[in-house]
Amino acid sequence: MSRNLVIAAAQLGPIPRAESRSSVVIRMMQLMEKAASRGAELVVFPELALTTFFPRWYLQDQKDIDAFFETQMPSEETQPLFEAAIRLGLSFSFGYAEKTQDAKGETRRFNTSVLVGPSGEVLLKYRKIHLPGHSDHEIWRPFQHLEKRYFEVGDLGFPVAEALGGRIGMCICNDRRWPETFRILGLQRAELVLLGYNTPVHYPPAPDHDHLQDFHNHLSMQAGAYQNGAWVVGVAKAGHEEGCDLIGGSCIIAPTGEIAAKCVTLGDEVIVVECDLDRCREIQDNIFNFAAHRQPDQYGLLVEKA
Ligand code: CDT
Repeated sequence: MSRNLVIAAAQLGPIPRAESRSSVVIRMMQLMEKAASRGAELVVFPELALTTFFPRWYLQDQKDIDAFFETQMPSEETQPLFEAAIRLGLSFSFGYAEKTQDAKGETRRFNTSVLVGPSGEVLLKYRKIHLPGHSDHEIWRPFQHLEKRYFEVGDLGFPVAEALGGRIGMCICNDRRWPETFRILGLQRAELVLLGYNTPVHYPPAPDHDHLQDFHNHLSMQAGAYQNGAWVVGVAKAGHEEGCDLIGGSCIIAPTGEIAAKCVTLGDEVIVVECDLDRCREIQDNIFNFAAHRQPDQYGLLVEKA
């Protein structure tokens, strides 16, 4: 199997609260078609791709909250995505709010992403671990960020799958800011990290950093790529969504940390790069050869509670 994988980052523009899943699925399918026409074998979509970014609202009625969650994947509304992938011979990844029941019959809610193979099979599932924001209604904020209220911390760890001719891991949005995320994927010799994000331009607790949002986005992902010798595909839900500006800047980053392609709009947009997974060796066998140079005996503090 070739070690070249043609990857598309499929950025989504704003999704209004009133937009139906079926309408979003049509937009996603259009992006898949465009990506396929440019030779893509894998299409990467954002975090919580099927709806508006609902944690910006304090919702009290569980019915209103659950309206944003999927209880089945695929469902009747998302099945066309899976069918399009099969028809086009594509793999794709996307994020969604997952409501499920555990073995004890307890309801659990996660911020999830899946990687789906070209036959429509789920190759990898990840549940977001670093949940940003707050749990209670903070009325001083111009908009809420209630991920800690609506989701629990993911319970699948940071899995890496042998898939599509390489080793693939995923993370979601805020996870990308934590070096531990990329390092734990790197320690499993991930060659490709897929991630989606919804990042507001305005950060209410530190508004002086608003002008740095794009910089911090790329800084984190480029560092994660370079320090672990992996390709990183970061995909935004971008633009002015329900009164909130979300950054764009979706990009495909080489294992050297260089941005190979970047979106230039805040709307639905596709970028495509042919990614040679063997280029990971340039970094993983040399400057960041973990076996040769890492000093884990000195890192005990990293896994102690703060
Ligand atoms: N979705 C998500 O994780 N967004 C956060 C926003 C900043 S924290 C409120 C991020 O890290 O981009």
